[in-house]
Amino acid sequence: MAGRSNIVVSAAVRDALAGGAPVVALESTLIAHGLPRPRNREVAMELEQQARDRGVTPATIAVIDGVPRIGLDEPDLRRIADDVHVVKLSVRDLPVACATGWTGATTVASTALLASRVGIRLFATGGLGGVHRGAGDSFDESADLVTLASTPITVVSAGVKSILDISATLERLETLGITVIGYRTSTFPGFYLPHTTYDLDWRVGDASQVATTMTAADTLGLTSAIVVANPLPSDQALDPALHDRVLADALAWAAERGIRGKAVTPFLLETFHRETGGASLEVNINAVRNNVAVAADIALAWAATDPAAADRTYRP
Ligand code: PSU
Ligand code: MN
Repeated sequence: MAGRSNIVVSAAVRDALAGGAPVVALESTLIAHGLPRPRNREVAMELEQQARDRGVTPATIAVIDGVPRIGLDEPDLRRIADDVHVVKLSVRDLPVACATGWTGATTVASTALLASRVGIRLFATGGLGGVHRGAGDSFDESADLVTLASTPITVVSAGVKSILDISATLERLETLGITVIGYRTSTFPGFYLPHTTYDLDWRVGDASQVATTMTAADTLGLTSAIVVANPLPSDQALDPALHDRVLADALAWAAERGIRGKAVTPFLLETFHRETGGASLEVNINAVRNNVAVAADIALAWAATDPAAADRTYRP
């Protein structure tokens, strides 16, 4: 089926990119597999509207009937949110989904890759995938990390969830040459909690400093991602005692039930939402909202940088 897997960019996103207007990519796995139905559909639409309200074009990304789509129309967005047959697609799954006409939601890795392919430079998500606890035995490390190592996109996230091994994830981000910047923070955020005990080397105070950092990365010819770690305001955080209790249970149950591979993250998130009586869900949604706001501000600052200076790559 020649041509079937061409990346299709929506008219709104195409026009924005062509005119140098701000665009923010949004992932769909968080909608399909990270949040419960039917709330996930409301959130998917709200996040897009939030970007538009700030003058930024949202580009939610997914594979629909074998076609990678950048910018979904409302029926496609509904399908990603509602249809229980929507699968989770990381980078390695994309070619098969395209070849077989499948419909799936894209993870941070595959969203970043597809966004970057069409020239999108900003991406808002909730939490990044990372190194799972026990990865020394299971080798379970999200493909998000290795993909971001070779994808020049700026990803705004609230850090990684405590369901992961945060220390190991930070080590891998360093090894892979992925730039990590705290957004108005000097410690790595813990998604449900604004802070972890891990210090960051770099901190910026506003969106324009991130845009300047992106320019510098381009000038240096870097092709790795920049992770902007954006903590949740403390008044929106999960109660730490509840967090610690549920985390211990969720990890134990995953191990008992032998949950493996790409099912691990959705299982832990679902358990968290259920066992906190929905509190973690509200925290999760707020984290994504905050990240969309910051990504939109960075996209605006990036769009305002001098286009004449756009091709700044140093050539000896
Ligand atoms: N972390 C979250 N919420 C999510 C995910 C991660 O806090 O919904 C999703 C993202 O789409 C991420 C993916 O890219 O899970 C990582 O899955 P895995 O660990 O199987 O690579
Ligand atoms: Mn995994």
